[in-house]
Formats: sequence, C-alpha cells, structure tokens
Amino acid sequence: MSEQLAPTDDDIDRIVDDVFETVADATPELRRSIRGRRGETDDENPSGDRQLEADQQFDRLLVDRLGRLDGVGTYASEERDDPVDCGEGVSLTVDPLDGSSNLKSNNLVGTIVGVYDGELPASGRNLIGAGYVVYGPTTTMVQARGDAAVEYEVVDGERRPLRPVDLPDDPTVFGFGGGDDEWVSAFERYAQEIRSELKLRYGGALVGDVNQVLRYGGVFAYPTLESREEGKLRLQFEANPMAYILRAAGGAATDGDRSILDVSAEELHQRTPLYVGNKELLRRLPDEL
Ligand code: FDP
Repeated sequence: MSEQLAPTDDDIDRIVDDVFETVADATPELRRSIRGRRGETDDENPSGDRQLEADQQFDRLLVDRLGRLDGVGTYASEERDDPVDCGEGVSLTVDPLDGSSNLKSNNLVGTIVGVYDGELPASGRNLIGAGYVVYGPTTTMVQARGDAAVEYEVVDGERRPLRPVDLPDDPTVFGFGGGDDEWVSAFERYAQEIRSELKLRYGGALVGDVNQVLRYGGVFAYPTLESREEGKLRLQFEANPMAYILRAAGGAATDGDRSILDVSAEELHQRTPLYVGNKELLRRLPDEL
C-alpha cells in the first residue's frame, strides 16, 4: 500500500486476493511438509498447546510467503507469541495448521486466515476478508470478501472455482466439541434437542466441522465449559474468520451473548465460546450460556 495515498477499494481487493492466491500456491508444499513431521516437539504455543513439528513448519512456510507480500503489514500466528512486523498494510491472523491433533490419526486438518484492516488484536468488524483451506481427500479453499463466499478446489496450487457458498435452508448436521461431561446444563439441554433433529458429525478440526455445516446446513459449537468459561477456540485466529465466512454465506456466529464479530478484542490469543451455523438454530440457544 502507498504511504501517501489511502488505499482504494481496488487496492484492498487486490491485497486480499493476493493473500489467498499465495496461500493456495503454498498448499502443495504445505501438504508435502506434513510427511515426517507428525511428531511432537518440546515446545508449546502461546495457548499452552504442545506444538507438532508440522505446526512449526506450516508457520515458517506461511510467514515466509505471506510476509513478503506487498500490502501486508503484520503476520500474527496462533503459533507465535507476538505479531511479526512486515511493513505497511493489512494485518493477517493465521492458524497455520488447524486441527493438528488430528495428524496422529491421519484425519482432517486445515489452515485459517483472517485479513484485518487495523492493528491486532482487532474486532471482527475490522475483517476485510477471511478464508480457510481443507487438506482433505482433495484440497479445497473457501474464501470470503464482503457478502460473497466462494469455494475453490486447489489443484497444483491454483484455485479453480467450485461454487458460491450459500448455507442450505434445511439443516442436517451438527458437531459439538468439549465433551458432554464438561458442558454447562443449559447447553446440555440444547444439545439434547439438536441431537433428536440433526445428524452428529464431529471431526475434531474446526475447518472440517465448519466446512460440513456450510455444505449441509446445521450447527457447530465449541461451547463454554464447566472448567473453562471461555471455551477453547481463539477469537482472532479461528472464531472471527469463521464468523465472517458464515455471515457471507447467509449464516451467523455467536459467543452465546452477541455476534462473534462484536466480541471485544482484548488480547491476541484470547479464547471465546463459539456457536456457528444456520440462524434459526442459533436463535434457539439458551439465554443462560
Ligand atoms: P487442535 O487442538 O487439534 O488444533 O483450536 C484447535 C482445535 O483443534 C480445533 O481445530 C478443533 O475444533 C478443536 O481444537 C478440537 O478440540 P477437541 O480435541 O477438544 O475436540
């Protein structure tokens, strides 16, 4: 971005698209780098999770590629204590390898990226783009900007459009994390109702669990827990980008009290309960959460 002139809408469109083009371009190398790196290191990330070798490698590859982009000012990662200063421009939040505890069993993992206009930590209302990659049987990417979300298949690092993402009106799936022995009783009652209406599909990686809600309609939650009121997921890196994408696709996201996009951002690694999906399913969440 120019230092003298405010960026135009076209500049912003280009920067957001460059970010996702760069992430897509990196996916073959990222996928390859999992091989031989499924083991744990002795290090913990700022949230206290044990880091795998692949967590660290994904972070290194992404900071190297995204940090060099013209128009990117800050790279912040779930795997780093502090943001990296890259120059002038937008702020990126990156969960390099979401769902990394799935690597042990060779289940789904992904990458989540938020593009914020402003310094971090920032409100979700400052997002100007968000997207995620799913390293599934095939590599796909969902990218949202403003009111539009698009799903791509990523072939040899190139995005090929599959469809505009529009949440189905008739929901069919749900997935709730945290374990029912840890849920508060109000959520337990909600879960009981939802269980009798929808089909349980829980994969243990936010990208996969939200991705199937976007495909089939439904609700995903990582709720407030008895032992941890703030839940597990990170506001800047996970909840805000997913909330932005869900909104663009016609759904919503809440922390139980307010839209995730209105949660006040106090710390880079702060956690939040997260409930996302079809609006009518979220409207039924109990007040006492
Ligand atoms: P992971 O710890 O494997 O990286 O926030 C991280 C996350 O996975 C999410 O992707 C996922 O939704 C959640 O944690 C899974 O938590 P549980 O292991 O408690 O199910």
